[in-house]
Amino acid sequence: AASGRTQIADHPLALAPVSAPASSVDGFVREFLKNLNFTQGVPLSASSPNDRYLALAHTVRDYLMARWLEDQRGQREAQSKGVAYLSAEYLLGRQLDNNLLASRLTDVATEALAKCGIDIDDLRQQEVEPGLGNGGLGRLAACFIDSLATMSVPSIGYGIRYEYGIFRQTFVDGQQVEQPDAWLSLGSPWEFPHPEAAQTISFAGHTETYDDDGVERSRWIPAWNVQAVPYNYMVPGYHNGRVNTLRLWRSVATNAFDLRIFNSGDYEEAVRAQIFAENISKVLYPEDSTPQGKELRLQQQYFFVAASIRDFLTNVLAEDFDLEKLPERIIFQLNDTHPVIAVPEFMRVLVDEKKMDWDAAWAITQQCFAYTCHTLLPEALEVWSVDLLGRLLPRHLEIIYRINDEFLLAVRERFGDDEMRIRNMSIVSDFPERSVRMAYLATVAGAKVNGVAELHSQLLRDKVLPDFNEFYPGKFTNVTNGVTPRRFIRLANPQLADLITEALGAGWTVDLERLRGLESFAEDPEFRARFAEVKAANKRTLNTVLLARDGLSVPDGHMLDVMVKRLHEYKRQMLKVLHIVTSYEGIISGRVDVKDVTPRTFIFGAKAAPGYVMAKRIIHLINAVGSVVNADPRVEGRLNVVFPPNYNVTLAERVIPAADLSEQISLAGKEASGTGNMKFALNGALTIGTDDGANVEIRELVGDDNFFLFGMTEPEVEALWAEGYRPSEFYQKDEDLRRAIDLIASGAFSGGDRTTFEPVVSNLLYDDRFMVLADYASYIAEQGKVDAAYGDQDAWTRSAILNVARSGYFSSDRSMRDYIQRIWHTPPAY
Ligand code: B1H
Repeated sequence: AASGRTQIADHPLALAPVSAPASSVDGFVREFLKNLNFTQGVPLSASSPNDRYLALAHTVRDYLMARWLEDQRGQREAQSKGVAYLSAEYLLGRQLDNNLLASRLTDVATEALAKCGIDIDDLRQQEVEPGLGNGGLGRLAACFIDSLATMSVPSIGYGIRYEYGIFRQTFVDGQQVEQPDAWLSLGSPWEFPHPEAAQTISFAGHTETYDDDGVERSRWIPAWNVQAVPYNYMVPGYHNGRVNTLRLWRSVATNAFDLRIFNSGDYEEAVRAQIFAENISKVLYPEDSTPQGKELRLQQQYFFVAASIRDFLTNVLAEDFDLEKLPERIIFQLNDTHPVIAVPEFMRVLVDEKKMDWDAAWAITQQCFAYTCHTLLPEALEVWSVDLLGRLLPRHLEIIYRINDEFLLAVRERFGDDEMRIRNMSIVSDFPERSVRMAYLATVAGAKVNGVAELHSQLLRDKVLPDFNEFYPGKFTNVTNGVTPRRFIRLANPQLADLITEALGAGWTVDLERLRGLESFAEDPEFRARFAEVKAANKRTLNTVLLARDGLSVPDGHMLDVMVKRLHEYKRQMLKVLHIVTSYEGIISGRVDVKDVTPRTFIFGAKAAPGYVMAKRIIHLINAVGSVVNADPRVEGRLNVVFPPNYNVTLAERVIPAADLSEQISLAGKEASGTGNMKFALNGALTIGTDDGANVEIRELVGDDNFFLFGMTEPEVEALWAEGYRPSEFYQKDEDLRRAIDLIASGAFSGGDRTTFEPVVSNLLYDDRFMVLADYASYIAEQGKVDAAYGDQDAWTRSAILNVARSGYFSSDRSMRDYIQRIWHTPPAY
């Protein structure tokens, strides 16, 4: 149909590109006031802080708009190969500062607002961060799209616009209580909804075969559908004028009201249908690393990948595109198994809708997908029951069965009728119930499969998927994770950024290996003094922030010892607690002179999945230990436990630059990579850590002298398991350990009540799956070395500088280069 669009296409205004407003202070003032008046509908004199924040956000948007439109047009026209990153999570953090930085507007905006009598810092505080992710996996996706934009790689991020992100954590009597994260309630200036471009996404029903001009074909007759409305977000590159797109889908009901029901008078039933549809994108599942197999979650997964694939095929590809050439145009990167249902969906579209021959479609599919695995924990490998899949996505289940049949046939051809092997490799497993192993499906379908750190990729190959590695030589590869230096150095640590620029010149922000140049400055006493002053200033800032946020404080002169990450037993926050209790017990028993204790503030930040009972008990214990230790006069304030609730990206940006010591103490072989570890090293904290995940690579790079290593190696962990691990033997043997555990068991942290933490104690003594007790002695000994090293402040600062200088490898720009070379083959272009 001739749309309004085509009729006005020749009008000069329609042809002319949008141009950015003048980048002067006066220009910015004008644009800001215009947005305040015309978008918010208020004069400056009557505006609220939220009005002013929204007007500022809209002003920044306007400056980015011309490039965004231009880049969208350019990418469409160039038709070069691009990446579609499929992720159920994007943990973006606040947008205002990032977008100011990317567009070089920070100074202009600050001055312009000052002219209006406004402190831009007050407006920064107004923004509620979009917490559309759980932890490392979601934050990684956010770092990757930042790097792709900065490197001008043609790419788009696809995901879900959750109405409620990760829950807001509060503590009541030291225990976690969750509150909904209503991040949209005051308006969301960074998103562009396009309801007119909604896609229809179908579910359930049945399948049938039919005769299509002599060819037997299958089709899916769905039972119900919802609309997927795209919400676009700008992803500006750093100082390169590039603006990429993040497209998040929101579910809405197909028709505002089902008229049939409405006319029959059942108004409530009609509204119910609407609520049902909107539920799909209502809330982020708060499980980090332990998927629950809930129907709504499968609906979410299918909803967003089906919409994304259709979006790509209909809106990005030219209408006459030859589908055989798809592998030259697109690679879909699967961020863990959450989007893997995209594989059978892609096959369904090619075979059922585009009527492509199965074998041709499968050959294309195997080139258009690649899979990143983020875990080693068996309980984290996602499976869907055949029963549920068959009910919700009957055609997809048939397709999965056929993929599996053909795959197992090929396995038989290669290895003979080795039934054990066949059972082990089957995408569909029969125990404990018949289900689809999504990681296997992704491995079979993916052109490449990668782990997220060297050790993780090696264990993935050799321990988790060895049969697949044998069957597909060359399919497995590694890409070590990275973090964006824009957010985690430039924005989070502006003083360090300035110091680096003064030493090395600009340019390091997009070429982080240049930090190497700081090695020689580590030998310069004056530089060390200035570096130490930046660290001290960051601690004071953190103190101010925590005081205002939670009434907490970080005393002057304390070592800042930080453990921030999701609460999970494998990450071993319990080991950190045992260290604190050991130090405390030493003081109150009089065996240690309090004057000999290095003053330390222990900072925790951790959310527990709402249903993870043991994790919640550990949170309770940390808070309980904190209130006793902090209040005990015998400690003379030398041990201080600080646990601000609701750790998120915004708080991370304050905590990490202030840290002296980074705690990365997972049991070896359990943490796939970690990315917090990288952020700390880049901000000049020293790491105390196990030989796990990316710690291995951090230590290799920064050097043994600048890293506190402790604990068993992964092979030692395996050996101890094999020989039979009995945690109580460690308890019996080690006096310090016994005293610490006994103190917890005695009720010393629970008002004398011995039952409160009994489950934590018996878990340690009789189960201890993550071998906290086995690594305790080594951890305590290494913490002694930390204290000793901290005694020589100048030497410590030198090590801290060397950590920064040698961590440039951990830029997500480098990760992106690795993905491009090893997996995507998508050079920078439009
Ligand atoms: C990581 C997850 C994860 N691994 C399931 N797996 C989820 C699994 O909602 N779910 O069901 C959510 C998240 N997250 C983390 O990924 C690893 O534990 C880290 O070691 C790693 O650094 C990070 C990024 O690769």
